[in-house]
Amino acid sequence: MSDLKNMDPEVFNAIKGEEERELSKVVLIASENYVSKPVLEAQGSVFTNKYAEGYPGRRYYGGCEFADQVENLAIERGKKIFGAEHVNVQPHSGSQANMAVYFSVLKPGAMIMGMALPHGGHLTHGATVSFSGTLYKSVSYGVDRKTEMLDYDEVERLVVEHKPKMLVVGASAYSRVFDFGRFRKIADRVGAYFMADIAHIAGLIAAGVHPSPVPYADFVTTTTHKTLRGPRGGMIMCREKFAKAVDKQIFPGIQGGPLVHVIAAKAVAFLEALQPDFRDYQQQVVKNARALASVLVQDGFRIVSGGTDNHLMLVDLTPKGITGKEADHALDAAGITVNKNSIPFDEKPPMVTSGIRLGTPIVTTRGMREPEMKIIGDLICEALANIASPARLAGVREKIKVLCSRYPMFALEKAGV
Ligand code: DSN
Repeated sequence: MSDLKNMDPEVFNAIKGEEERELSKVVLIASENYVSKPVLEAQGSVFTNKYAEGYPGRRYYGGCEFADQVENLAIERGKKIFGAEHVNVQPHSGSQANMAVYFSVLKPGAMIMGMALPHGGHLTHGATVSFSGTLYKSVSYGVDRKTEMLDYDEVERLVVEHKPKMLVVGASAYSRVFDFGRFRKIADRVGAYFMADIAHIAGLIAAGVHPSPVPYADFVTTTTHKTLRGPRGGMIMCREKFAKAVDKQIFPGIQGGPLVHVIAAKAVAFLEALQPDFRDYQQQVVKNARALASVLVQDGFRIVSGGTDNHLMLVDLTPKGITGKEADHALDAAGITVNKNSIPFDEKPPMVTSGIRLGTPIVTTRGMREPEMKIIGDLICEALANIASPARLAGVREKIKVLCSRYPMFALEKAGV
């Protein structure tokens, strides 16, 4: 780091600022996590220098013998974690993973059906502002108004009515278990391909804490940086019969040279995910989410769908008369980082919202458990009861700093930093 400090103090200081932010705040962004020192080390390695267009053993550049080694390690470990027939670890992101899958079997104009964005789905599952909703025809399904959970009979009705070519399952803000077997049966009714995007819950699935779609889906896509706790990037798993088509779409279809340093870091993260303590971690993520939700419910907040089975929850702020935007700002001032989030059937616009989304992957990585969820839940309630009082928010901020000082970046500490 000292070379950087001397050469470019501005960037050095920004990195130090970010490190301090991550350490001194309680970060409850459901899609983020803190990687271990070995993952950071691999990502910051000399592999960033290397071009390796192609795949292991079939590259367009010389000098790829070590790039081949790390990519093969990532592929083999990815297969082992999820039991997948074929794995591609080159997608730079989840969006590119999804794009490559669509391109591999769908012609422009074909119909895809995914969960509606305002109900917790993802942009790349057919939203009109995304390539997935402009290159493809898109019809979406949502959650039931009363239960706020997926209504599989209604999904089936829509699929039979619209006959999509691809049924997409996955979400960014859904706190309940997916019945992937049922989705397979629904897709089969119209001969649709079935893709599961497990970006949010990949770590839970890797640890057996959420059922896996791999036995049912034609394609499974994920990011590697959420509950899976690896570097920022994507991955595709698919049945062997789609392997060539998918690989061709990632390269040369939509990407050039793979990010070998990121692939090396994926390999390291996958090794971590294969260790027994990864299961303990994921189980604790869910326990922490449930503990946090119950503190909020006791204070009069409403949790969408009545609770959580995974790492996140959507909190409906309507009973408290505040918006997601106000809550997001107040909590940030109090040292608690969250994101405002639409709730199903939200009447407020997406930049305002009636809800916030909270997730426990980071606090669990740092070693916090149920007693700390009680402290954090109480501090959230205190902050949200005082959103107009800078002094009260500053008071909460001080308590958060004290809590955080007891929990350094757990994964980093464990690795001996
Ligand atoms: N932006 C991610 C999230 O926060 O859930 C999804 O891509």
